Amino acid sequence: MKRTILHVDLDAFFCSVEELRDPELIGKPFVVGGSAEGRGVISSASYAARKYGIRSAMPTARALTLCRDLIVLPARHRIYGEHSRQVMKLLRDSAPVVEQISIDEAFLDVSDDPRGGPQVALELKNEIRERFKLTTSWGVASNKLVAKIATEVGKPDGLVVVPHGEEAAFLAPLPVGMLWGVGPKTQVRLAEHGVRTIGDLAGMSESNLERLIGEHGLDLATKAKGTDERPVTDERETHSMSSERTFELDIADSNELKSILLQLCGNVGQRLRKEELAGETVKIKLRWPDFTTLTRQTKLEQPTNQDGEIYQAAMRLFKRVWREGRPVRLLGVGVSDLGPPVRQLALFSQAWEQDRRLLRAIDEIRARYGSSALQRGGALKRKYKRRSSREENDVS
Ligand code: DCP
Ligand code: MG
Repeated sequence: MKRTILHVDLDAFFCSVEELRDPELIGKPFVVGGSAEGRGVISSASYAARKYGIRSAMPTARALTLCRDLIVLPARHRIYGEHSRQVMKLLRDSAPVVEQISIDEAFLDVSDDPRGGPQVALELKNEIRERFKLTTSWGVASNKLVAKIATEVGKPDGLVVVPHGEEAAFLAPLPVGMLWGVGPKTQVRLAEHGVRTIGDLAGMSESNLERLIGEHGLDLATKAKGTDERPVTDERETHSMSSERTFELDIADSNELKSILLQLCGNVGQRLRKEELAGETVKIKLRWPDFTTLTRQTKLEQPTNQDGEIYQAAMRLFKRVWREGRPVRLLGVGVSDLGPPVRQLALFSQAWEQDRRLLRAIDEIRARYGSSALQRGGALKRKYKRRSSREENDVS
């Protein structure tokens, strides 16, 4: 059955909320994030700041070297949460199935809506602007993967529609880094073999792909062709995934413990990737020979399912509690706060930024699939009402 999936993401979310509270900020280069002195990083950058190459997750100190007039505001999470809840409530009241995937992002399945995906997206986009004074970007496609990338291509204030059957053609000219599951290392590896666009990837033989990036390669090939069967699911699952090992003999050797930690992280990472999940919290568990057990956890900047990132976090925690030579009976690693891998897409990041050929391709896609005409009209005519029990379910 053909599906119609919408993806929505608020533009420069934390910054947009700050602009609502202080309109003087509009058009200025500013960020929400930690202070440079406190070695903070940027959470959200205004579009004026992005012109200087400033991005989320960049250290604030570095951003200040790129733009000396940059205004740095501390994050006010409670206020952003309130705005997010209002927008998400409107979405939940307007579509039968809504899956919130981060504070400012959601998927909507509107397959049964007689208005059609583009019209539903347009009406919601207008209503969010009118009621909450926030701009959003929308992707409309037959599946989640393509809808999310469509949103990214149209940002900011975009509405990009990929018609049924055009998924692979739409993705083809885009950089491989925009696909979920292609991290910077895989990108480099693929680039060494001349694979730079999603189309290049889709055109590779299965055997070549498997040789280049392992069994994960086949999964990537499916994505590169624009295929994604995952349903939009109402509730965000928040379980955790972990792996632990009890030793036959207590271990006190630091190299041995590190190597076991690495294996445990690899095990957790692999299972997360298989389930297409990523988590924001990394936890370790340690048991001493006298059976006392302790756990320590840390919150990451972004959700991850990468072995190396899980290991780095786990190792930091481990070093805080373990003293050289102390025997350990059990070691465990877990990742929680799970959701889909909603890492920043790499469209405008690093290497790609330099690549004019790709940027041109993206502009062409915008011209072809972006429905700017659609963005002008349209008052809300009709809304889906959800069952009242749902309306009480605020996602926080
Ligand atoms: N966020 C964060 N740290 C990051 C990335 C994001 O704290 N490394 C927060 C701040 C963002 C919000 O989450 O405002 C939403 O993330 P997005 O990736 O959607 O970024 P923006 O909404 O800021 O910008 P865009 O217009 O690209 O969506
Ligand atoms: Mg956003």
